[in-house]
Parts: sequence; C-alpha cells; structure tokens
Amino acid sequence: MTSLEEELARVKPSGETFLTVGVFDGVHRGHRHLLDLLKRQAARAGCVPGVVTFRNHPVTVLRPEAPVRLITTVEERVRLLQELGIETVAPITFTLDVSRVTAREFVAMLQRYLRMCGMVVGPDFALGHNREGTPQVLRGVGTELGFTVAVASPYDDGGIRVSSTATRNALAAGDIATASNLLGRSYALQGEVVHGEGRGGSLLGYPTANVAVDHDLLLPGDGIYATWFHVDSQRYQAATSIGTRPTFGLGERTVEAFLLDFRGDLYQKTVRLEFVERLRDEVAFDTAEALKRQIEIDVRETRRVLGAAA
Ligand code: RBF
Ligand code: MG
Repeated sequence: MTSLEEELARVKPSGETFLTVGVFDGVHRGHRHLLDLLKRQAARAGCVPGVVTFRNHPVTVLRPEAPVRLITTVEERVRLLQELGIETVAPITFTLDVSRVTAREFVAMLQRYLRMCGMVVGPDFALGHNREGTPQVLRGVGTELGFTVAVASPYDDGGIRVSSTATRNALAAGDIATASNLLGRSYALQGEVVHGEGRGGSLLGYPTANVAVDHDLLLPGDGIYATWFHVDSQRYQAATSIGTRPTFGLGERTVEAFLLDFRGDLYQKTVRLEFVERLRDEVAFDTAEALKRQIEIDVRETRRVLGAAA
C-alpha cells in the first residue's frame, strides 16, 4: 500500500460518499457554495458528503521556490468542514508521488477506500498527473467505473472574486475587513502562548502574550491590530502587534497580544486571536518611552474599535 492509500484507508465513512477534492484553504464563501451543492447531491443520492483535503498546499511540493502560506491549518479546515455538515473529511499529504498518480488511479482509490458514488468539482478543477482529470475526463472515467460527476457553477458575488488567493492578498495587506468578507466569518489565528523576552512587561509596562503560530501559516501584514483574544471560552480585548519590533533592533517576527483587562498566566494555553481592524504600521521608535506613549494610544483605539463592534 502506498502512503496515500494508507491515509485513505484510515478514514472510515459511514456509508457511500459523495466527494470533492481540494485544499479548501480558508473554507471561504466560494468553497461553501461548492459544498452546498455537494451536500444536496449527496442527500439526493443517499450518500454521505465528504471532502478529501490536502494537509499541505500542492504548490509547496510542485514549486518549492514559490511557497504558499496557508490561511487555515489542516486541523482548522477539518473542524470548519465538519461544522458545515461534511461528515467525512479525509486529510491527505500531497507528495511528488501523489502528483504522479493518474486521475483514473486516484478516483479508483476514492472508490475503493472511501466508497465514492459521486463527485462534485469546481468549473476550473483538474485532478491527477499533469492536471489531466478535468471535469470532462472525470465524467468519462465515472461512466466506466460507476460514479457521477457534478460541476458547480462559478461562485459569483457581484463580480468580486472570492478565492483563497484574494484572501491571502487581503491579509498580507492587513485588510482584515476584506479578508473577513471573503471568508464569511471573522478572520482568526490560533496558536499557543509561549515565553517571549519579557521586555513588554518590565521595560514598557505592557506585558504581552506571545502567540506561537504554525510556520506554514500566513500572518497578517506587520502592524498593530484591534483583536479579540479568546481563551478558556472567554474573550478579552487585546491590542496585538505583528512584526519584528524594530525599536529594539530587528528580531524574529512575533505575534504579541496585550490584553487590556486581564492579568494572569496564559503560558501554554491554546488561544484564538480574532482580528477586527488594523490600527497602524509597526514603527521603529527612537526610544522605548516613545513606543510606550504610542501603545497607550493603541490601547485607547482598541477599546474604541472593539467597543463599537461588541
Ligand atoms: N514594537 C516596535 O518596535 N514598534 C511598534 O510600533 C510596536 N507597537 C506595538 C504596539 C502594541 C499594542 C504592542 C502590544 C506591542 C508593540 N510593539 C512594537 C512590540 C513591543 O516592542 C514588544 O511587545 C516588546 O518589545 C516585547 O517583545
Ligand atoms: Mg511578550
């Protein structure tokens, strides 16, 4: 058995499945349009709706020189898909070996291991080696092997392109409103609170929770953001800084949240930062004093923004 087959064999669907295949990064509004069709088709055929999703982005394997950072971790994608009623989610690892599997071999595996009775694909979809498995080719294979192929209409939002790439571009520019609009929910980052340098508390009087984020995740562009900090089913207002802290000489890029109304130990907790609005660029201040005065303003701005949004 190949490792792809092993991953597929681990999934135990509760019945025959209607499937779609893709990264589904962000699980954005365009994805949900396709998933709605998938759920309808599955119900009509008496099958379970399922998604085969790549853990890693295929582009990072096919063109390592052009790395793509993800909007959502595979764990978040699985959770979001399940919340949408996708009963069977099969995460698979994209490798060079997987890239060489023909479309026909691939769908035969989906039939064998996931009991696929039908597929839903997007209009620009192509599967398998050299993207040979276009919707038309898949239909032909389906007729032979015994599964149906439905093609979703392009998702149209009054001419706005809803895509993972558009969402990544908005995030990189710090445009949280556009990113959240494309996603159809507030953009958020998840991570674990780790130890920082301790300078925020001792030198600045603004101790921060440093949030360690998966290395293959995209971060919003460097800058200061008004955020909600979710931990232990509570949420707190937080002024969050993403950047290299040039005031103190360039360091590693960190995500640091100053919680406005909370003092206490958060180390090792898994937290979620919900981004509401970008407040400003990160600045190299001449003195710690000057930065401190600016953070005071950031805190006021954060209260204003989140007070209005609450
Ligand atoms: N560091 C900078 O070098 N420039 C900034 O403009 C800056 N703005 C910040 C704004 C807020 C609200 C917070 C919480 C931190 C900011 N920092 C900034 C990061 C700060 O330097 C860092 O938290 C401490 O040095 C501890 O690592
Ligand atoms: Mg800190």
